[in-house]
Amino acid sequence: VPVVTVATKPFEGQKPGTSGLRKAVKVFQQEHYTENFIHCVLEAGKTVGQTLVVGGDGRYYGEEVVATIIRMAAAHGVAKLVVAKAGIMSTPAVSAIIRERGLCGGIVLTASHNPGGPDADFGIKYNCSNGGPAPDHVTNAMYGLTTQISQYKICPSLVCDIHIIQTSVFQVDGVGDFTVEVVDGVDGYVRLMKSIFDFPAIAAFIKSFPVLMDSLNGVTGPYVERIFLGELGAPPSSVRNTKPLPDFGGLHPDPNLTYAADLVATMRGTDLYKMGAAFDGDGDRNMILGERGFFVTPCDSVAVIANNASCIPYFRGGVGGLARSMPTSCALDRVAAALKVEMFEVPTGWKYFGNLMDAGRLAICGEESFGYSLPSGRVYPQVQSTLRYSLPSGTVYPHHLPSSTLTYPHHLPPSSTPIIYPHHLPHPLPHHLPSSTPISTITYSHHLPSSTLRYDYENCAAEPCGAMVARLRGLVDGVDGGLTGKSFVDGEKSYTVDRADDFSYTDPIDGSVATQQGIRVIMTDGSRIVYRLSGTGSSGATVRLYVESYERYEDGQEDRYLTDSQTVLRPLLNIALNIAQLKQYTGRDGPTVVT
Ligand code: VG1
Ligand code: CO
Repeated sequence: VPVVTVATKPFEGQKPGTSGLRKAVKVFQQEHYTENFIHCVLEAGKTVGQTLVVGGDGRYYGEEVVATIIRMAAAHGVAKLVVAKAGIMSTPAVSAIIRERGLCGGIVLTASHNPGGPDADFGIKYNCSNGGPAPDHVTNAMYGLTTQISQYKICPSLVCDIHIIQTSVFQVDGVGDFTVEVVDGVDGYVRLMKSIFDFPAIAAFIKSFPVLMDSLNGVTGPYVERIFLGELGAPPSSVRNTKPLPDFGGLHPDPNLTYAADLVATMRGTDLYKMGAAFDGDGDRNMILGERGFFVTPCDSVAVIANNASCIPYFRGGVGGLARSMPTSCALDRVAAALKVEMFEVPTGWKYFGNLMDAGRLAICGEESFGYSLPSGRVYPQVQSTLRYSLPSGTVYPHHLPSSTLTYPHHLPPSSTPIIYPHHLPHPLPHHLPSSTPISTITYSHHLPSSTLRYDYENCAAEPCGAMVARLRGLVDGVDGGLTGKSFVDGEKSYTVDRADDFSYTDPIDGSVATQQGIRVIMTDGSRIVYRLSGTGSSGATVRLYVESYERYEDGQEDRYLTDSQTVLRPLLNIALNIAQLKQYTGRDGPTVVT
């Protein structure tokens, strides 16, 4: 196969964000645009003579880009590509195969939760040999190369059918042998799940605990079918939207209350299901709902998982450190303190967990945006694990209550089922619990429940949002008297600012520093306001506003824990909107998504 060298020029803005390079499909379709970036990925990933895996969420333009990667990897001197059949392999599955086979890295063709189709988004993520997303120093190196590129190499005539499971070897002129192995994208992951979780026990459990899994036509469909229908014997009514479609069938594969509205409506309208879940496009995040559509905030989920980790066979030996992204609520910190393990607060983005995991300092971590990682350390960490989370013994026991009422039962004996249980409900438990639920004890926690909310203002004009953040940076640096020490009142509530900053993080393992990761305003009672601009959008700006508070009600007033988070947090939200002058800058009266 001949190699051709193509002259090119740099494109502006090929800078990977929170999770890879994301742009409109039309941007990727410009001549040389995709090739330029792939060249820089192959170069920065030091892939000559190595083996890489290529997968993706099946979105529009993915197959074309797989073909381009095959042609460019051959010309670049990559020894071998392991390619998912039809390009379908979830982000967690890519991570798993990198670790299982000891590969140099992997490319995931996805824009995750962004919509797909010719008029929507495409994206390219790179994962390193530890299976996790490329850290900043690697993505910065890629970006640096994209600003200087003048040529790339490609084998334009190389054709390889990725719809048939087969291994092909090509002789590349002046380079040598190049192998493409097409694999089933689901097999290895299912094997891995079976090695971690007790499938027979879960199969027995879900017989009386029916679940509804909504793949939103993203990559998780085939995994959900294979695991829930095939392995666990759930009925076909347990799954929906399981066919990966190039445009997700018009759905927006972002698993939250707004974009997974169908699932929420179904769950709210029936008693048929005890638990529901929706997944994002590439399968590394999920939303969990309890009975009747009870919403479980991921901040609580990760805290509950950590608090009850001994229920998962993998963690019987103990749990190492815990970590959360900065905007994720501090519920996990309280669990870490109770378990007496290390706790880390990292910037938003899964890449910041990797070093801690590799160093054995971190066992369970999560983000408020519905990503969790469970088992780690031994074989396959680095997975923002979706299907994994849906499988552990965790029973979310709902009561149609807002998340602010949740508590973390603290001393559950091993082998019992973790339960998210409303703080005030009577003991003993209500009689309608499924009889098979292995509940041993419910202990009322002494931990305070926290209320958290995220407001997203999507697709705003970029310039005023940048100006808003710049002004906030000024404020936390002391402009106009700064924020520290100031008191803010809304209705009956008053808060005093203890400290405010623009979050920066020094990685404890390699000393690398990430700055400007979000404005934090921390009140004297521990309540927090956080402002960030999303790093995953393809155009314009998305403002994320996070608020969190702790409420302790007097004995006899426990009913107040039932109050909806938006009501509980209204005063702090109003204060947050005022401090940032958010309405003036964004021109928006309200958020597009609330979680
Ligand atoms: C969002 C989430 C973040 C997550 C990231 C990638 O980033 O907030 O927690 O890690 O998406 O997830 P941002 O910068 O838009 O807030 V995925 O599933 O897109 O790979
Ligand atoms: Co994702």
